[in-house]
Amino acid sequence: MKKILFTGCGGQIGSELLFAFRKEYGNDNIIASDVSPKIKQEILESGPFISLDVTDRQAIANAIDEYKVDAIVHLAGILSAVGEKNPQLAWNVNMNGTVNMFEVAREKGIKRILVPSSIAAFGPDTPHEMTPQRTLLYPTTMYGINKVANELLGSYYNAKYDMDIRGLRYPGIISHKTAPGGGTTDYAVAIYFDAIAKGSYECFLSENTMLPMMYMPDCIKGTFDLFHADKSQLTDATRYNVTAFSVTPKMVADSIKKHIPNFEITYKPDFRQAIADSWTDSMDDHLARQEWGWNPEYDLDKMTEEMLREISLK
Ligand code: AKB
Repeated sequence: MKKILFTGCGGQIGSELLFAFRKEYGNDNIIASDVSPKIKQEILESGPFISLDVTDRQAIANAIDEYKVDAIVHLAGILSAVGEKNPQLAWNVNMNGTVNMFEVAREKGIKRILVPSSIAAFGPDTPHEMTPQRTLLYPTTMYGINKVANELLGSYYNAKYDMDIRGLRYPGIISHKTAPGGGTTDYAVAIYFDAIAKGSYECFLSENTMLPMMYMPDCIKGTFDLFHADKSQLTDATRYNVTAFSVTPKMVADSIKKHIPNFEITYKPDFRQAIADSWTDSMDDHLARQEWGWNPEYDLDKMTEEMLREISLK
């Protein structure tokens, strides 16, 4: 691979993953894109950037031709909470955007595409503890429906057109550089910022809502490793369960209190509670560990220490 197109590089994950790829391949070989004009200066200054709407198939084809793209990291998407407020937008971006990527890639002979999935692929009927990779899905959010369809479509294109589409089911991703954009797990980022800024946080999920989570450095490493894994080792390429630890808002608050003893948390669950309740508590990710070496480094307390330190420096 020489040239990789990145979509959604202004988002929480894209804005950091991009730099891991630019470091590996050289800045000019990673074509950053986003539909939003609000892009960090460091992204614009470090290599090529194009404005790209993934619902515009012709624009994708033009970008691929212009930059001679031969692989794609497709991160553009509408997350769960925003998706419930505007399901039609979620369908358009998450479904049509992904089909466009797959179709243009197929037409142009591009094999490798990374498209993340999410714990949103699970639903209320899914076993909630140590959820297997292959299990009952039936998600009840538009975002989850889109993610399941994307996983299946990726597998279909792999089988039918000999493509190399890969994906992993992200849990909540916690980071301090770029804010997440409209997810249900966003509380786990906001809590750290409010702990430093205000010493308190009002949580939109109830105190015992257990969800799988991961710190950004592990997310970057895992995504990078799956993208580069030996294809012959991947038996279920489009839907790897990956997790680092499972926590409740209370557990995150208790971890923060070890550093900020007066930190206070209150709970005011809103519509996102129902979304979180439909998702899994913990995941079995042994296949990712076995097939491409997934092995997260951070647990809750190690992450808390780093999050609080980094946010304090800002
Ligand atoms: C969300 O909360 O929507 C995302 C996700 C788990 O995919 N962070």
